[in-house]
Amino acid sequence: MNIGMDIQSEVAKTLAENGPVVALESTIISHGMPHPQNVETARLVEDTVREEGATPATIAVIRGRLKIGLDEKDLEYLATAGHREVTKLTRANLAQCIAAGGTGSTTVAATMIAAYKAGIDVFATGGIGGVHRGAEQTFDISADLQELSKTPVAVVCAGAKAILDIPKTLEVLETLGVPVITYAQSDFPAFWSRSSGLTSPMTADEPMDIARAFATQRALGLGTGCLIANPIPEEDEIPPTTINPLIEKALADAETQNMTHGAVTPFVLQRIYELTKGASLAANIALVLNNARLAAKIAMHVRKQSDNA
Ligand code: PSU
Ligand code: MN
Repeated sequence: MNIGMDIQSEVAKTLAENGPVVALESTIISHGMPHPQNVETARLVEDTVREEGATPATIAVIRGRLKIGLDEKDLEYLATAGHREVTKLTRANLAQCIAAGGTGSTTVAATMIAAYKAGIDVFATGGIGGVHRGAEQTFDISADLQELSKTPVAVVCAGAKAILDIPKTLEVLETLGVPVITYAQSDFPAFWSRSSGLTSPMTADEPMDIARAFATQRALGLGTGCLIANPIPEEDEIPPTTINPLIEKALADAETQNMTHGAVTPFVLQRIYELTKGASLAANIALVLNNARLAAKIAMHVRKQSDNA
């Protein structure tokens, strides 16, 4: 059995020429941001990747088809249809959604699987899922972390959100053998803030060095992905002292309302958006665009590395 993938023609052409492609996730559109900023950001991210000379490929499942590259209609649908119609897809439910002819947006984990299958090496997102605070009770650890350990795609993010337990997230990544490289600073970033107060396992100052490390990983046959943490630009950051109390409040609300499983992250993001009166969203948009730029640069260098191989 072969599953049909619909690879958009612009993406297929770039891949055939061994050109740079940057995969983009869609859960951020359906579950991560309010409308209309979600669809506006989705377009802006694609434009940013193009401005940097790479081809964007936003990934989702639309009526049972795994789509690598979405058109305007698909983007608008994912941005407006709501959580009942658009399933949040991760490794566990991706196949069933396709088999049933369903529609779903891909998280970091599911986007990595699809990108790899399509031959795309680099992927840009906002933040990855991680070990939730209180995981010692709930066992809530995002499937994104395991995916990074077994799918060889380089994922550019702005670090892990402070709604998570960042020290435990880094510990799990280390256990799983996932390289974590922070771009141009030694502290691991915390999404809305430039620093989490923790030192990053590794640092690289040039996109080319990141591409070389990733290519070397593949040459060694490690099979792992790579997490690249790109700090939010200074002018867009929300200092930890401002955001942390609001995060505490949002997490307490999630507990009061008994949020579990995939519902936790979307609920908390929405609450923080309300509590910061929209400031968290402005920062989120800025960091996603910043990640798209870095991912495009890394994608170029990864392609050059494979030309030289
Ligand atoms: N971080 C964001 N916005 C998002 C997500 C993370 O700033 O929309 C999404 C990503 O798709 C990520 C997912 O893969 O949340 C993680 O969900 P969970 O914690 O349920 O694994
Ligand atoms: Mn979870």
